[in-house]
Amino acid sequence: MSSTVRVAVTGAAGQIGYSLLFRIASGELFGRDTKVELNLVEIPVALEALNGTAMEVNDCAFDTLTSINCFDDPARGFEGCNWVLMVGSKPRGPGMERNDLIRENGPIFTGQGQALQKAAADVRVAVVGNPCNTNCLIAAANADGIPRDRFSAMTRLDENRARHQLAHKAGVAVDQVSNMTIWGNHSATQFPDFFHARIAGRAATDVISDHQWLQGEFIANVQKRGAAIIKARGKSSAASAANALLDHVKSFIEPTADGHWFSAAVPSDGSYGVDEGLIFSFPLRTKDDGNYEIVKGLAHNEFAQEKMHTTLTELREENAVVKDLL
Ligand code: NAX
Repeated sequence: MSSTVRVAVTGAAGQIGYSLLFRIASGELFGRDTKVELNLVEIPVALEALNGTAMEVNDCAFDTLTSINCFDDPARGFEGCNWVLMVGSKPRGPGMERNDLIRENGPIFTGQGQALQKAAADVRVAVVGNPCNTNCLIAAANADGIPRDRFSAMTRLDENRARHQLAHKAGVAVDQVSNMTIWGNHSATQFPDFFHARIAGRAATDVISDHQWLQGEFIANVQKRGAAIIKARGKSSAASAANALLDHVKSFIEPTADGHWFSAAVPSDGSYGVDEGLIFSFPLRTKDDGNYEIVKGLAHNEFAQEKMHTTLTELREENAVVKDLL
């Protein structure tokens, strides 16, 4: 028997939306037996472009897609949704500081958090729009009655980037790289943790003998990959971000294989010294009952502790900038 999942995507007329919508509608995300209803949410000036994208999705004649509707009101767009993918946000303008961006985008996420009132009882929210950790914190704080653990922010693109870097360096296929944790903020302070990563079942630090590369170039490559792509392509990552979002959602739906984990930013339960409630990227496992847990007990040496402290400090500072919105 087929079931139906209703998915809202904000910022759906943007770059990531254009790579994302077709893959959700095709059944790739929720499976061939699940019908998909797509609710696309944009700001009024982008509605015409959004309609164009919706026309193209319809023209694919996906047999898993039962409806596609466009909205400029998130409260209507989120009604009855099982998944809300918050991709839309304002880009950083010339000369804008990170804190200005945080303040600019904050109100979008207070409104969208409140707009979740009429979502499905089992709604889950994934935030991509930057600064995604703090935007996620704001949305969750404004969504009365929705459990905090239904909210996550995406660091999966960073995890995938890191896995590729390690595979390339070790000369193995990327599927041999696992347990790659991104700790902290989706920003240049994130800590891609090669200490606990595994390559073909062995510690990455045993397989890659060049520890100087791991501690320096590897971390910098992952942290600055977004900027490198903008420099090369003239536009920010879009298809890889959409792909990572599919991976992110799938990881929350499907039980995690034994011994493995994935990275996403979720409300801290106080683990690893991270303030409770802060949206921090951790290693996670999805259990058979569909709930996730933070992987506990990973040891951090002095190098890792310093990295953890840097990203935690940045998130605390971001939190302070939006205190009035929480
Ligand atoms: P685009 O500028 O192409 O599209 C953003 C869309 O959001 C636009 O169509 C705009 O009209 C819409 N929008 C703005 N305010 C909105 C609102 N209040 N409600 C609904 N829609 C609204 O950006 P794109 O390349 O698609 O990137 C989207 C977001 O993802 C950006 O914030 C970007 O920084 C962020 N990213 C996050 C990543 C992550 O790993 N977490 C990686 C990729 C990406 O950089």
